[in-house]
Amino acid sequence: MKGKQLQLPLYLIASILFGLKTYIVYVFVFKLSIENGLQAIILLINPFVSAFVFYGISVWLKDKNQRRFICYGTLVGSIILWANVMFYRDFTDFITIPILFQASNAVDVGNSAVSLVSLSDLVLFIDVIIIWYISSKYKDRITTHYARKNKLLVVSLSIVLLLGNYLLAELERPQLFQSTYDREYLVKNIGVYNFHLYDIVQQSFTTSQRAFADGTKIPRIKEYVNANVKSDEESELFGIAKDKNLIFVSLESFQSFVIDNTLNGEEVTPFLNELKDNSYYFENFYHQTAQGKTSDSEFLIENSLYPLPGGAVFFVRGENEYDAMPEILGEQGYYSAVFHANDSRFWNRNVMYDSLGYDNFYDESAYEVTEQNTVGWGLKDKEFFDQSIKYLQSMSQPFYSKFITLTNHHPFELSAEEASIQKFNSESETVNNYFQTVRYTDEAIKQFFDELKQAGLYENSIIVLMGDHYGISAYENEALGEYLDKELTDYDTVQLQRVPFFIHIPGEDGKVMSKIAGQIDVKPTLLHLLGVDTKGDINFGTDLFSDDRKEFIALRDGSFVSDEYVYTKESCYDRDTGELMEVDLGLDKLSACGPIEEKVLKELNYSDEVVYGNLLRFNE
Ligand code: GP9
Ligand code: MN
Repeated sequence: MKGKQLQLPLYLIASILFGLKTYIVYVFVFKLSIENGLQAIILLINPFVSAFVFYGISVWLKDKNQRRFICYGTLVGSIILWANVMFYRDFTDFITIPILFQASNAVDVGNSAVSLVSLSDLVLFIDVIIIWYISSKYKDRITTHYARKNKLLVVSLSIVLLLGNYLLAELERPQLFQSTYDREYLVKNIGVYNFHLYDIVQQSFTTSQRAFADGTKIPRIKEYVNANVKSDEESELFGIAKDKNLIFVSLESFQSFVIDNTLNGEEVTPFLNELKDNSYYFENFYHQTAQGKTSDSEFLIENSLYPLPGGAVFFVRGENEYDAMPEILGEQGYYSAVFHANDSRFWNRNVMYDSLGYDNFYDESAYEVTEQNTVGWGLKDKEFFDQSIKYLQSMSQPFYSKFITLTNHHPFELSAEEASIQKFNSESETVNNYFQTVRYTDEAIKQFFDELKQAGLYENSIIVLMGDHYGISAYENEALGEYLDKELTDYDTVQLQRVPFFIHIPGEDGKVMSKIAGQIDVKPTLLHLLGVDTKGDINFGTDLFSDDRKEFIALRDGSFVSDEYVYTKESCYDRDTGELMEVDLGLDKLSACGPIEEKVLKELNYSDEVVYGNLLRFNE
């Protein structure tokens, strides 16, 4: 066959290959769910539309440059896709611009991600190889002229395709851009590459939001909070722990499903199970974090504000004015300190802790960290508590201290000698390992309680334990489903966002609290126990001991839980049974969840306005 016979435009080949590859990733890696025919069509066309529009730019270039544009464009596009794939495995989420700027986190997050790299990722670069190969070996069989002659056609087609895609998406999900925090939804409708473009525009918008903000929004937000969030009366427990030390322990990646559960007939968390008997234990308590993970959960508990829909608020708004627990307690004569054996710059903590009003941060440099006492992400939890006690003893009382554990962090490594429970047996190493590090942390907490008693700090303190966020991402639903012995649905995924929350007040009986609750409620709850009034504050959570409570717990992607319903991914479920009520009809909000959904979005928006606009600087 002579070269002249086969004349294929390179940009079309590239568009088809790249579109196809992206589609395959959507279906098999991101596992984007499809609820109806229209969604299926949108999902299928958007990768090809994006690819065509992108490669279409090349028709303005001459032969050699056109080939270069296409070759390098394919390489860059593939790297972007690959980065999203790696990120997705750990976070079940897509990369956003602020995440990329969190340079000081890159190393650790990178390490965790590298453990997720697999050889099969090379498949993602097959089209790069093909395109580079044919554009150098078969120069005469591909044409770049055709494309150049039809510039106008290509441009018009690009515009038509883009508009078509957008219109379909609007049809499927009206006000796609106004009403959703759900990145999966955006990606499903406009594609992962356009999502990145959208994200860039959005980030610049929120940056200008701060510059133009003034105090005029405060009264409206306060009015909302007073009318919808705040409880009118103090609970019976108000002031019960007045002037006591507050010891808060953030339990890394700890989910509620392990509590009272067993593996091979053995309790997974024997100490915490026992602790339930003499603590307030909240069994329907949800984490509300997003991309900022632990740091987001810290943000929630210190401020009773929501973290941001994209990026970690510790980075994006680390230098805002806040009205946080350390500062408020400081005014009550408390000394405050964080204990966390990691680099102080990680998650921008060194900057944020100043903004929150902490007096001291015992970071990695305060600990003796050796190869023997380290596993996974750093100092082992037992060592961590062991070495912390002396600092705690030397602190002036009353104090507020926050401990952040680390051992139960993905990929949940632990040496065989230190493991006191067997691994689970499934396809997923992550799920298998999880039980061992959870058990280890359970033992570390037990040890910490003993040490507090020995140090004479126990009696005069209240001890609060809270899981920071999920440890097993929805990506592992199949293996986790094996352990839980059921096929996990989107409803279950929301229910799995429950994390343990204990308030242990020595000398008090405590009980199991079943009402829905979340991290947003921690600040008002703890401040009330310590007898601190929160009337003038802008808090989006409520005292969990009061009867007068908000009707929903909002997750950061717009999903929510109410007494009756669980709402997620456009579907409304019965909270008790997990049965699908009906699919949300978008425009008309006909679903049972509709009215609450509106409130949820309103509340998340208010909180975002406060944070993006740095509005607390205007609040007296
Ligand atoms: C590390 C700690 C845990 O310092 O924040 O990491 P994360 O859970 O946020 O990935
Ligand atoms: Mn964490």
